[in-house]
Amino acid sequence: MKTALITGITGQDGSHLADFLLEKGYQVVGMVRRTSTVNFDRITHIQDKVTLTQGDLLDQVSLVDIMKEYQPDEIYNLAAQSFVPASWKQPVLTGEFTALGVTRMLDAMRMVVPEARFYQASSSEMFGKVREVPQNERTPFYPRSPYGVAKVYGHWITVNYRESYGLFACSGILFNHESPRRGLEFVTRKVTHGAARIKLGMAQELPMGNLEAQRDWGFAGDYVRAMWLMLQQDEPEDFVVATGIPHSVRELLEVAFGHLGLNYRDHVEVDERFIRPADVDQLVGDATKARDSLGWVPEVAFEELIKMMVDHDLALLGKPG
Ligand code: NDP
Ligand code: GDR
Repeated sequence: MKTALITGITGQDGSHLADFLLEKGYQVVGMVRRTSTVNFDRITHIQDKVTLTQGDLLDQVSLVDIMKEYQPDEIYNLAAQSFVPASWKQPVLTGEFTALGVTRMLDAMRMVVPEARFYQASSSEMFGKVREVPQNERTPFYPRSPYGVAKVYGHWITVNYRESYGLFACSGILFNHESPRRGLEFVTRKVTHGAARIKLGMAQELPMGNLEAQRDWGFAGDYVRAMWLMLQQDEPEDFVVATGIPHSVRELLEVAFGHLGLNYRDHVEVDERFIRPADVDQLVGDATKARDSLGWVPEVAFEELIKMMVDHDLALLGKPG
């Protein structure tokens, strides 16, 4: 039985990846940071099937100790400060988690389990002010937020440790992926949850930011499969993972509100508070390499994804209590 270590197991992707690896028969070890109240909402359903252990990307010793105790075969580094707007408010902390945290993980692996396989959660935000459309593995980076800058560091340190120490280390450059487990502040979930609240009479309005921004949105369940596939290859390489189809925030609003028989124009207003100091306008990925080398294709399309999230939020909010 193989052992997989997941950092960020309490997050959206970590919980989906844990579901996926348990299905494959892995022993799953999840690293969680210490908090005064537990936040295991996304993993409650598998809590008795995974091993949770305390550690923090800011604390090198905790990472080394986890590697020694569990001797993982595969390591998925998903933990990060992942909300782009928060990275302008806490740029140094974002750099500590999202950039230097990667080096701490790689050093712990290099010192304790150098034969393990390592996955780094790189991001389409690294393309930022895009140099070409669509973006692939060779497109130059131009990050537009402290988060994007930190992810570029995490990406290159992964490449560098692969080349310097011969580690099996891969970066997945993943475009936006969503699910009913998405955090409430990200735009898809904010819209599906907000529309459901309006439908149920719990709110009237939804303040939003840039409605013209475009993203290449896929389903998180599909994307964690790509992470695993990268670590099953003969050679470590980096891959873009995306649907290749962009949609605007405005289209997202149309689909979500429309699914509930509502017109978003009656409820949505643009609020300056949600406009970013610098935004990313047209992210759309070219996942040809992932398709050809990994055999990966997305299975859930945009409209189906948004409707799935709206239905989930309607049921969640409609529950008694
Ligand atoms: P989430 O924000 O849902 O989850 C982040 C996870 O990181 C949480 O489990 C959080 O723990 C943990 N974490 C944060 N800081 C630390 C720390 N210092 N030490 C240990 N754990 C920490 O993110 P997603 O699941 O959406 O994303 C997973 C990864 O993929 C992230 O690195 C993100 O940047 C990247 N990514 C995501 C994309 C997406 O569209 N979802 C696209 C491309 C990349 P806690 O619960 O305690 O806060
Ligand atoms: P992003 O996701 O920044 O792409 O990062 P987010 O859902 O926050 O924003 C997407 C786009 O929507 C526009 N937008 C709004 N966004 C939010 N959050 N709230 C609003 O009210 C709003 N109105 C418009 C934004 O301006 C933006 O253009 C996500 C994260 O998961 C990262 O960790 C990951 O690396 C990238 O996706 C790929």
